[in-house]
Amino acid sequence: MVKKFTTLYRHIIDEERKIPEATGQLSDLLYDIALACKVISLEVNRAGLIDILGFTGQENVQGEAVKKLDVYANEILTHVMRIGGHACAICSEEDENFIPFADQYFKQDILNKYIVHFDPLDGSSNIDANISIGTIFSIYRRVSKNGPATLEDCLQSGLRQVAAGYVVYGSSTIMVYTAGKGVHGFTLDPSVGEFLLSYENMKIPKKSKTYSINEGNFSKWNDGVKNYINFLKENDKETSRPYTSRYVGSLVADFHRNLLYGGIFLYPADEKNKNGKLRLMYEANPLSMIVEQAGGRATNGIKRIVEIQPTELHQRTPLLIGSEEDVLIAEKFLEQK
Ligand code: AHM
Ligand code: MG
Repeated sequence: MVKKFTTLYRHIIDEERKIPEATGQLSDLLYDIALACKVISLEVNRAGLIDILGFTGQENVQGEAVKKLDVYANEILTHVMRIGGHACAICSEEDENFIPFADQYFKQDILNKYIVHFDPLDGSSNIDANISIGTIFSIYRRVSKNGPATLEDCLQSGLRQVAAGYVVYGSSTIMVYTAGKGVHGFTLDPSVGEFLLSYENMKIPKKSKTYSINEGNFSKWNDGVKNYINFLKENDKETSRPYTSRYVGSLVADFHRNLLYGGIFLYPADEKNKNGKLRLMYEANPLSMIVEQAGGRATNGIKRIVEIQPTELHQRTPLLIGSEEDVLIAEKFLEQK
């Protein structure tokens, strides 16, 4: 736990000053994302008041349409990125295609060099139950030199991420990010509207006692996954088994808990979801960059997530992510399927 009083902005700028050739754009972009997430956080906190405050059906008291929170989150992020002047395109789990930003936002060549991927509101099936949800983001540098961004700019492997992070809207709102130099966490102080540094240089425990998986899918898994989960439930003091099971059903929330306390999260391929359920670009890649920066591991069972060359924006992938030793053991079981 840190004792110094450091705002997110201060921290980002300080990190950036360590890189002599940095232009300040990435810092501004990260700060824009944080700003959008503060707005989303406010709306998430008000979500349960909609009925009480007299919102009816699809309209609020001003006669405006009440938007679903995931649609709202997507619009806010898109808007903030568009006017921010640092992204030349965004790709969102909510939109079928990537959105290249119009020419008027190309102020000069050096600007708009980033591509940003979002899962605007992860865990959306939990919104109405007041369970933690979140926003996940991932930032790449464009590969094309100028003109509108292309699909090739958007389909880069996770190894080329410049920064990645997420915000959890939970008992407090927390933003965790990495720009390739460690993982840092900030807690939103709603009274001053600032994210304050609460976790510096986060490290995930190498080995854990917790697993997170939707065990309702048991009958659809291959034998490798079944054997691994059965193994975790056996009694063996020396290896801390049986493990504890924790599954929120919001990836960001499950991931954040495991990052703090150690744990392995799995969403493997199954009979129904042949390539797993989670999205490579919006969920797996950003969390993989974070977990690796924190000393953990993320694979699809065969290779590192960040080494997968994407072919589609909405590509899915099996995901094994968390404490390094646990992921390595899980991979061994999956090899024997
Ligand atoms: P979403 O981005 O549409 O909310 O879907 C992804 C979510 C993850 O947050 C979560 O880990 C997973 O889907 C839960 O899936 P399931 O209900 O099949 O366990
Ligand atoms: Mg999601």
